[in-house]
Amino acid sequence: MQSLKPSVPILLSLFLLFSAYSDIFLHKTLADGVTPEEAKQLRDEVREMFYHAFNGYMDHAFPLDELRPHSCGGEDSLGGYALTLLYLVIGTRFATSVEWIGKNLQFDINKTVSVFETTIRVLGGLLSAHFIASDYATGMRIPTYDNQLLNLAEDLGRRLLPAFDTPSGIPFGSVNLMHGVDEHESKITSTAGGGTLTLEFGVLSRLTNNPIFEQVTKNAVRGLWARRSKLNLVGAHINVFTGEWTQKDAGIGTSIDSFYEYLLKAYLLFGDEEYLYLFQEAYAAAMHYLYNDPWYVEVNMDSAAVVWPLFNSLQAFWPGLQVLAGDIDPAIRTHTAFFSVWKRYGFTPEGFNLATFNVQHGQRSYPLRPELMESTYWLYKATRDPKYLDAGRDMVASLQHSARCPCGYCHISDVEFHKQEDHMESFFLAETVKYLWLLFDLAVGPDNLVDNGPYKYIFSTEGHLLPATPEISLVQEHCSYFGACCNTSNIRQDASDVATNPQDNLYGRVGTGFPSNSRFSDSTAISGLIKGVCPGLTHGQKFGITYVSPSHRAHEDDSRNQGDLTTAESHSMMVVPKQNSDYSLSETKNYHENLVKSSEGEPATDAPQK
Ligand code: DMJ
Repeated sequence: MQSLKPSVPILLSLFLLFSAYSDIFLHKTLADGVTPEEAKQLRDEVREMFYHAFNGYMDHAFPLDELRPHSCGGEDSLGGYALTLLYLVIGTRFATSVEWIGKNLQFDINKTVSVFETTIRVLGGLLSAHFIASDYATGMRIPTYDNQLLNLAEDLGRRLLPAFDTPSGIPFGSVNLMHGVDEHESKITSTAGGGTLTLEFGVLSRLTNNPIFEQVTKNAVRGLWARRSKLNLVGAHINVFTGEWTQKDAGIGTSIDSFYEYLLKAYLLFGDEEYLYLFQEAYAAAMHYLYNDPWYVEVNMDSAAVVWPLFNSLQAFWPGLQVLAGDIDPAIRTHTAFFSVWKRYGFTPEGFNLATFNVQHGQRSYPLRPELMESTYWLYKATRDPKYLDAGRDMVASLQHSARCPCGYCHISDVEFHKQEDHMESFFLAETVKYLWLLFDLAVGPDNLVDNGPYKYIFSTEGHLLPATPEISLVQEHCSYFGACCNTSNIRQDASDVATNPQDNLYGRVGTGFPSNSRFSDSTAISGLIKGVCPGLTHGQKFGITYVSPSHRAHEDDSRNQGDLTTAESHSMMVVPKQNSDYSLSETKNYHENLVKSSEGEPATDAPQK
């Protein structure tokens, strides 16, 4: 077991896969700062960083979950299933890695695990590797591969399903892989935890032709959205039984971040317009109530009163998401602001107070997070502005100078004193280093699967590649997929329901997470769920909701809330919730297509104007 050293994650493996092209450079100066030659050197340096940490893991921690990079040991931090290896699958020894996982991994273990972390790290890793192992078009197909990873993914997915059996449809935060939900399991979960499962579960449904995985996670999103405030904001924590918010702070970072991310990405991957519709509403509200150009604050979800004038490091994914949504201008300004914090300390602290312009007390660490690198990559991809290469170079320099430790990279426990901590989360390799490598590879290549591969790829929130194959990205959802049909009487019924009783609708109704009479695998009683796939209807009719435009809501609520708005002032900035933002993403679809095309050569500059 120890002799097996599968190396490099999916993307980094592309160094080797496409190494024949690696000497192709753009013969022009990319930037005053980073020249093409430097970009290549930086790409190589990032590759070396990866190997330093990955070999450290394989030599000292495997098959435990994660590496202790300072003491050169290992720890089981999640489920005890070789998380880092699973998470990184795979590389030059792709076939042996897949074989090891197929033979050795099993989920019939008496462990209670996080539904969210297990989905985004383990399920996503298995599915992503399955695509590569089984597809000729990637050039990495394994002839002997016989769906072992997909079978494991399906087994894992089934073990997670009991978590969704709640009155709201929003899953418990944790589940025991052998016994289901523990009797005393907490009923409180985060919005990100309940709303960031759609990509992995949706892919699993489409690969196994079993709709249950997709249904439960979509239902969870609906359950969360049904409980949004009048301002179209969601809180941070919710009771999955009562549906009451236990933490009403709305923001784009901690505890909520990837809820927004998966609304847009589920649309981009699956072509399911319901997600686009939700994203448009949620995004417009976020930009209206949370955006204080260029920063974002946390507000009470009901009153919009500012509760935390903080930049928290998880927010740094947002400019990248905005690139995908086509809202480039605010993304550029926000990235500049976030990066100014990085430059000041060499890292981003978990919390940075926007009123005092200092590190937030108790939030001084940098646990090797990838979010700023991710946004830097996306902004460079969209704009080709060389300042993003300079930013990437600064990030590499900080990591090398202060985080590198004997067997990998160490968390920084205090960004002001650059104190190291003996811990390395697996996302450092799967995301942080990956996005840095992709950034420099774009400048000198690109020589990677994302940019050159046979499909459009969506990155999961954990950096796993999910390809938009015809099987996954159904051109148009249709009734037969769900084993049901939209007949005209159903359609009329749905429309009149909405007209006469706008409260009793798909998003407004508080009901069981599962269709009645259903126990996970019953796909017949899903008439409510197929509303969204009947063709030729308006949004309201399709999704069973009465659409109230955010601007109308905003006007109503602005007058009510004027007195509630809190102003936090400091010597360096003023935090005042911005009024009258009018965000429209109607051109998102076209823009995204353009961006995808731009990765084939031309920069995408015509983002829709707000
Ligand atoms: C990652 O595990 C995921 O991106 C998650 O969605 C939130 N951020 C962490 C890393 O910071």
